[in-house]
Amino acid sequence: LATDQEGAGIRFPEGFVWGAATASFQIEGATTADGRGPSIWDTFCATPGKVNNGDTGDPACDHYNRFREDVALVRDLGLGAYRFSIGWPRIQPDGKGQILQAGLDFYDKLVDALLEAGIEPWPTLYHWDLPQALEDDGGWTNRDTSYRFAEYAGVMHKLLGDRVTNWSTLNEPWCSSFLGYASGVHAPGRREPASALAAVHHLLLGHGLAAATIREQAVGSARKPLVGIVHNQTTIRPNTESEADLDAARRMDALRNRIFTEPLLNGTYPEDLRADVAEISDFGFVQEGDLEIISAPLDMMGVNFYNPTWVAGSTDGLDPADFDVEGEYSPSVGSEHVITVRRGLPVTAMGWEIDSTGLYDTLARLATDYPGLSLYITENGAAFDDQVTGDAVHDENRRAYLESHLRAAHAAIEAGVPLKGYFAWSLLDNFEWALGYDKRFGIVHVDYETQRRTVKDSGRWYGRVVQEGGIGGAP
Ligand code: PNW
Repeated sequence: LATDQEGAGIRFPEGFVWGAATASFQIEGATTADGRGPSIWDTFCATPGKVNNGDTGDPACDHYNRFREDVALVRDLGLGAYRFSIGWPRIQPDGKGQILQAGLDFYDKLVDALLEAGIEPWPTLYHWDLPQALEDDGGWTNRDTSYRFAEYAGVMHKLLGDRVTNWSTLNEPWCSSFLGYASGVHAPGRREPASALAAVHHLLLGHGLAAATIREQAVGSARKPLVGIVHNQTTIRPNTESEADLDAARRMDALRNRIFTEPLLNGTYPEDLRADVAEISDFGFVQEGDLEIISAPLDMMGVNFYNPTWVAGSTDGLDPADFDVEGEYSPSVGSEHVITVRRGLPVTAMGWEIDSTGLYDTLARLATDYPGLSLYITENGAAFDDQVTGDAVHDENRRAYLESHLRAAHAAIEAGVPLKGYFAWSLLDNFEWALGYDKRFGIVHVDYETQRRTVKDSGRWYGRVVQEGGIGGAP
């Protein structure tokens, strides 16, 4: 049984971490306050045609000025943990050298406010807002960026290491590399397949160097840091059992999952992937010793899950309504022919098909392939068009999405998966990258005119789940 039966009561283990997540560029606003430097997302937003409606990082949720109110929201929901990201260009406007006191002060105060409210801070060091000055020098295609990232990680650990235990280095390096440097739908919007592969390696190297820096700095200190990475591991399913579809699934699994998990957990890039991309890159960017740095044991892995993906090796025999052919620019470097197939399931406002068995399979597969690795669901949630009526926001579809995925997570724990926590994406409606403010993922509604926050029905429901440690009557 892949997911727990609807209706049955379930209880999560004692000590299970319950939280909600956000990211700096998506909520903070105040993009020019107190000396913050521009990030690649500021530049991307200012480039006509890149972001829906021409939306930008302002005002977002004005969290930079309203963080105390938002911490109170997390507390009132009863959550024990809050995952946020640190905006690198608030700390180092050029990504190196100069450190801004105002930036340090902001995250210092945020962490103190969380701890005062009894909420465990879970910072992510990089959720896509690379300082533009580093992109001007090549961004993640430049090996130097990995070293700059580790330096910045050291600055943040020096500031917060006495109070923060759980550190995530990178959020979803697949998006940073393949959407940023191959398909170009994310910042910096480059369309260079070979560069995307170099970016993968330099992101992973940056992770490894940052993790080493944090661990070295913590030697002899009272608080032992737990360092992990947040990965959008996703279940890839062949549309049929045909040879072409099975090969498509192997290729996409390599490009989305194994290109990250294998170097991180086994210290090697997958051979089949290297063969698939041989005409594009010889992996000459990998230097001696890199893979040892990258594969230093993780204390945890964060999994962001939204939907499983079905793929086919060709469009033969498929109804044109069931797939989109990638445009000229594909994130699927070396496997551009692979297509994503819609299976006719209900979808979210993103058009993403809803299937919680994908979460179960994702967790079970990681637990099988990498036994003993502590897993956290660091993002899970859905965009829907909410019903805003006076003082309430009704979103039964989001509540149902959360429930089905929590049931899948619970079933995975019952099957022995070392899943230790769950963070809903997102605490607040926010800037949904290239789609701008139209897509709302929050369990709390944000009115962007007044900045008023309203807990949605799904948020109230989630708060009760957290309070009770489960769903429904006791099992
Ligand atoms: C993740 N895709 O982004 C991010 O970590 C969040 O910042 C974001 O708001 C959330 O998921 C919802 O989108 C993704 O195109 C963006 O496959 C795009 C994709 C996947 C994840």
